[in-house]
Amino acid sequence: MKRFTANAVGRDFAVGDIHGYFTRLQAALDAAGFNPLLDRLFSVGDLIDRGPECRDVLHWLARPWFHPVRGNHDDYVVHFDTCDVDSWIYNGGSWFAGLSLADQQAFSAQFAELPIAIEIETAHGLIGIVHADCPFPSWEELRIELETPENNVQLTQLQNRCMWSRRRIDQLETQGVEGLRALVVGHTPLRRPVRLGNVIHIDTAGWKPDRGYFTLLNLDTLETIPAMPPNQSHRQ
Ligand SMILES: [Mn+2]
Repeated sequence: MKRFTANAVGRDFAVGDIHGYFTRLQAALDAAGFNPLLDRLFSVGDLIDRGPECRDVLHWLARPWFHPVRGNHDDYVVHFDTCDVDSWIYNGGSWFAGLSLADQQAFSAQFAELPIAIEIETAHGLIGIVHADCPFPSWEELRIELETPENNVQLTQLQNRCMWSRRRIDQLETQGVEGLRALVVGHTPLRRPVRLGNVIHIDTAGWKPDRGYFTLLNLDTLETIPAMPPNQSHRQ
């Protein structure tokens, strides 16, 4: 878990799954008036696979204002030599298979740095970010379990639940996560952001060729840009 102090000079945003569509992401940032000198962008992960610009991810990881957690797709890159390659390629990972071994190792080393969870101080309380879910009723419990694991098998299982679980959104569970003002997650593509208790699901599928769009969540106001799904009136 990585902690960030409050942004005293600019705005903080979170964005949903990116999946190799960095040009579209930049367009969403431009539309929001994102200022890279003052503002910060946090990401729920799944930076790569499916889209045409996966290799650009290293440029984005080098930007001092861009802070992602690790998604399940990002975790494939970390464990590229031991993971289930067939299911990875089926889910968009063929771009990685086309890289040289040296490049694969370079990507893997960068992705291994991505934290499972991020917490950010804001004027109105602590914001948490994981890719899929916090599997505990309290954020403090997740912090303790991530940082003082009983053993490696348990830690891997916990990390996988943080990166893969759809239990909360599938069951529309509204209990939320104690110790946070809000938990921000992605992983499950939705037509619009969904709030369940204090858990905000923001993957509006900006990576989908049609109908998807990137949602930027302002971590101070908890307002979204855009406020409503674009072209909504045409879709009723
Ligand atoms: Mn995912």
